[in-house]
Amino acid sequence: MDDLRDKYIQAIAGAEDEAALEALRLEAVGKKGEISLKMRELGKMSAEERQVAGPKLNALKDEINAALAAKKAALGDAALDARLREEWLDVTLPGRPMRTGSIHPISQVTEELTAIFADMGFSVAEGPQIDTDWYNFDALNIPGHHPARAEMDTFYMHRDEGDNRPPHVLRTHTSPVQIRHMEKYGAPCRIIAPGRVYRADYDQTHTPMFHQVEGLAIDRDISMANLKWVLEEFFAAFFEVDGIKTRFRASHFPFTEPSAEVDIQCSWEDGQLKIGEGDGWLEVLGSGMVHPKVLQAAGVDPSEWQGFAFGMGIDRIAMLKYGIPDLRAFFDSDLRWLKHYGFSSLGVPTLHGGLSA
Ligand code: 2NM
Repeated sequence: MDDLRDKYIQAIAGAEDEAALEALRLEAVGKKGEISLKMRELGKMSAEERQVAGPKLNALKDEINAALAAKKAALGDAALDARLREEWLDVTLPGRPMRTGSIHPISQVTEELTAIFADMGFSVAEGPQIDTDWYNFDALNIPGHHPARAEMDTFYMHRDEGDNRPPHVLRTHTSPVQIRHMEKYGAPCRIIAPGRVYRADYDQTHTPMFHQVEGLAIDRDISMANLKWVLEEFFAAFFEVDGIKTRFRASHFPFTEPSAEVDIQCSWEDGQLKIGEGDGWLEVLGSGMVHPKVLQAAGVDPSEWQGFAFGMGIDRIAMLKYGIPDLRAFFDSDLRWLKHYGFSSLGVPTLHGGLSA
């Protein structure tokens, strides 16, 4: 029995894993194990012999079971230790940098100017980028033979032979949005129409798609004085300079009478352009009093209503405000450019929160 004891205690101590330990358990104390066989032999013994061998065998069985349990726990601990070593994780490591997108300067500036005009009671109107030549030209007092129609370098949509729908164009300005708005809602109105416009022109300072914002205010007694105040208020807020001066120069547009081109005050020193100071001038928009024929075309009675309208390039004022030198880079989708000139998506422009937070 001592041999049996030594054999199993040693084997249990040397077991390498739980499977080997289980094999030993079956071999020793399993139903057909060596100890169990020995216990069955007790029946063949005399009472005296049994009195001695019985308790010894029971004690041996208990000792082996205890050794098995202890070894099983030790193997479990060792396995857990190994796993903890293997799966160790340094929670103090810095996180992997996440690529974040940015807001395009045109989107940013559109949000900014929308906030400024909203503060003056203007709402945003939108319309189709493909429209009929009536909305884009005729309603705006630009008839078929008018040079402005050719000058605009219009993109005409392809038409199959026999297609008798009216000609459609990529809008050359957002004025058709304003015509549609007046047609639908009538007067009075106070809206801006920002958006994409298209002209077949491509060089240093022109791209075939660009962005424009037009404004329109119609009421019974709107005048050029209201136009001047609204524009000066806008430029002061947008360029963040109080008391910015504007200069109105007589001009001509088919859709306004009288018409004026508007310059803002600037200085140009040591190759540095500054808006809102000095005695230089920078042309930034066209404007005027909406032509009676345009009101009429939009279903607004010109004997009752009048108002001003203006149009300016969003891309241009974005370049001026944020010192962006090259217009064409706006539309190159160059990720380095977007990272450099883009804005945080968390800094939504509001008048109270700061326009370019
Ligand atoms: C400009 C210049 C002057 C203009 C006119 C209208 C409309 F639809 F109300 F007649 N919208 N915008 C306008 C007037 C646009 O852009 C240089």
